Amino acid sequence: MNSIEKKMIKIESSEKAIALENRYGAKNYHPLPVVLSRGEGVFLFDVENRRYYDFLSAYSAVNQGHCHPKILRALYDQASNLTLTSRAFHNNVLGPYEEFITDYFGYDRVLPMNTGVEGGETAVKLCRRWAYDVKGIPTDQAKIIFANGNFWGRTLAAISSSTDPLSKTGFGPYMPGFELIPYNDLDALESILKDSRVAGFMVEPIQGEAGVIVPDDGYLRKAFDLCRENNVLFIADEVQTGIARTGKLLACDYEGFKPDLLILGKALSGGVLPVSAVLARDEIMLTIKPGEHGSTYGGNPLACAVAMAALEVVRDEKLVENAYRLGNIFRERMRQLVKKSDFVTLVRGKGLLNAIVIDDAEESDTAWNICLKLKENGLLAKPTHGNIIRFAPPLVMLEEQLSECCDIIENTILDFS
Ligand code: IF1
Repeated sequence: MNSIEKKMIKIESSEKAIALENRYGAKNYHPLPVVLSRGEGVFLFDVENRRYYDFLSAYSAVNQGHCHPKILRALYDQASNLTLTSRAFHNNVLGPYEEFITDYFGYDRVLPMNTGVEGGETAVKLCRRWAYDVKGIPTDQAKIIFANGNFWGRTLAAISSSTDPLSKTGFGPYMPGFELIPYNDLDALESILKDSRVAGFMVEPIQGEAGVIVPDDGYLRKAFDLCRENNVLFIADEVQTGIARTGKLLACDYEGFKPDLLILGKALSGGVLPVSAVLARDEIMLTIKPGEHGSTYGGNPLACAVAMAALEVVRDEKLVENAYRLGNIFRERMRQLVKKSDFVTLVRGKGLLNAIVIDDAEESDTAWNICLKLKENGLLAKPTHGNIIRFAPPLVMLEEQLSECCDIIENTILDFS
C-alpha cells in the first residue's frame, strides 16, 4: 500500500472525511453531505459503499460516464509515455489532436487551454484583439456584451460580467469594457449593437447556473444574425451545453449556425482532467501571435490524448442521439409529475440538461431538502438557487435506468412535505 492509499484507508466513514474538510479546507463550497470514493458509468459510490445514480455528472463534465474504460486507457497509455512538455517544445500528440478537434467541430483552428474559465478568458482576449486588428475599434475601447444571469467561472474577468452578487460582491475592482443586457431579449441586443465599439456578444445557449434557462426558439439564430450584420463576434460558451449534453453535439446546432468563437470545456476530457478549447476561423485565431497568450498545461500530450478519446466515445456510443431521446422521455415523465404534484411547477431543458422548478421562494431551502431526500433514495442532484433542481445524468444512461431514476424522483417529491 502506498502512502496515499494509507491516508485514504483512514477515511472509513463519511463523517470523518467531512470533518477533515471542515477543519483543513477553505470554506468556499457547501456540498451535499455525501463522500464519494468510486464512480462507474452512471453510478457513484460513497465510502460506505452505497450506490447512487449521478444526476449532476460533475456539472456536465462526465457526459461519457465515470471512469470510461476507453478514456482511461488513453490516459494510462499516454501517461506512461509523456505527460507534459510545455509549449516551449512541440509534442507528438498536439498536432493530431488539433487536426482531430477542428475537423470534429468544423473550425479552422483551435487554442487549447485547461479549465472552462480559461477558455472564456481566451475567447474574450481573441475577441478584443480581433476588434483592434481587424474591425478597427480604437485601442482599449472594445466592448463585450454579456447576458444577465451569465456564468462562465470564477476569475476576475468572469465575475466582472456576473450579475450574481454571491459570485461577485467583495472582489472588486472589476474588469472594464463589459456590458450587460437581458437574456433572450433581441431588442436589447439590437439596440446595444448600434454602438460601433461592440466587439463581441458572449452567451450560453442555455444558461446553466442561472437555473437551466432555455431561451425562445430562434433567439440564438437571430442573435447570431444581428451580430453578423453589425460585424460583432458571436461567442458561444458551450462549456456546459456542448459535447452532446443538450441532445445535439452543440446546443447552437439546434438553430443551424456556427458561432464565430466556440468555447468548450468540461466533457472535453470526460471528467478526467481539466481540458478546454477555443475554436475559431483563421481571421480571428491568427490575430494572436507567439508569446501573446498561453498556459503551461494547455495542449499537453496527456490532455490531447484524453480529449481525443473522450470525443471518440461521444461519437462511437452515439451520445448525441441518446441524450436527445432520453431527454424527451425524462421531460415527459417530469411533466406528468408536474400534473400530480402541486409542488413542482415546471420542467425545462434540452437533451439531458434539465431542471424542475419547485413552488417556493428562491431563498427557501426546499430544493436542498429535496436533494437530501433524493440522496437517501439513491440519486444525487444539486439545487441551483433555493427552488430549482438541476438534473443532468451521464449521457451513457440506458432507458431502463432513466425510468428507475424518474420513479425515484417522482416518489421522493410526492412523499416530500
Ligand atoms: C463551480 C454552476 C455549472 C460554466 C459555463 C464556463 C464555466 C462554467 C457555462 C467555467 C462552470 C461550473 C463551475 C462550478 C459550478 C458550475 C456550474 F453551478 F455554477 F452553475 F456547471 F452549472 N462556462 N460551471 O457552467 O468552467 O472554469 O469551472 O472549468 O463550482 O464554480 P470551469
